[in-house]
Amino acid sequence: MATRKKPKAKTQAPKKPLKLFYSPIHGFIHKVLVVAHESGLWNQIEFVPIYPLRDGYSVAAINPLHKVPTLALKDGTVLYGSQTIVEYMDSAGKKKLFPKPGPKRWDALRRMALADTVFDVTVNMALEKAEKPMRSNVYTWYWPKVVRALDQMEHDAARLKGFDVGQAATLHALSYLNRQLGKGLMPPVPTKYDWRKGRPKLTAWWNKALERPSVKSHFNQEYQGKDTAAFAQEQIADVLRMQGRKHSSPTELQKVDFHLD
Ligand SMILES: N[C@@H](CCC(=O)N[C@@H](CS)C(=O)NCC(=O)O)C(=O)O
Repeated sequence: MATRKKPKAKTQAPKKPLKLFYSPIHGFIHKVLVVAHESGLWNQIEFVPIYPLRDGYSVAAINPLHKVPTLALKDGTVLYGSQTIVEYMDSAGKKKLFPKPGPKRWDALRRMALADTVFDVTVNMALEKAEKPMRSNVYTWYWPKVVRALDQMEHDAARLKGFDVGQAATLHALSYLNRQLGKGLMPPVPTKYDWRKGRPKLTAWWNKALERPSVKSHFNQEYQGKDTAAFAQEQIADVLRMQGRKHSSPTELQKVDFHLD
């Protein structure tokens, strides 16, 4: 008698406990990815690419600010603000990048604030290029902050030991600044400005930090996984289900005529 073969059970990859919504920009070192890698949480994360200005990629259903990064935990809790996310990762992971309360911690947090502000003002300067006519005071107000922050980073670089969250943020800020300088910013930012010039300690620190596996994990790597809007919305629907909410159609994004990356 012919025996029927049992159909093979469909093996589905186990669900990962964390979902990280982030924009997989090429040539950018993400602080949240560096911390995810360093803290040992990398394999527990479902990475969900979001292109914040493209149709279909709204994360507003789970984050009213519609900003990336956004992290969803397995119980449906959603965290936003990269500083909140890295602190969560640090508490959940093995290796600690936040020193214990005391001078080392305040110094790491200060360096994170310094770098995150350089990142924020660089985003604003990049956005400003799309303003017609351009409001030149945005650049004249922001650029000196960047230069002074770079000088402070040079000063700090001489004293850095080990690797902490302030350094992860510095990588994030400098890589984004590099990217935008490469595309060209507006006066008074000099054309072909190179922050390495006259800042040997920061340059040496940067070159060494680029060798870290947590940086190599994504820096200058083409994103290989799924990055469609449908995938992003499936993942958002999953978070809403965990929260006991229904997924309606994704919130429409306001139409804008600029491109941010
Ligand atoms: N302060 C925020 C900044 C995040 C941020 O600027 N995200 C940008 C990506 S470059 C974004 O999501 N922009 C979309 C928007 O503002 O609508 C953080 O640290 O998380």
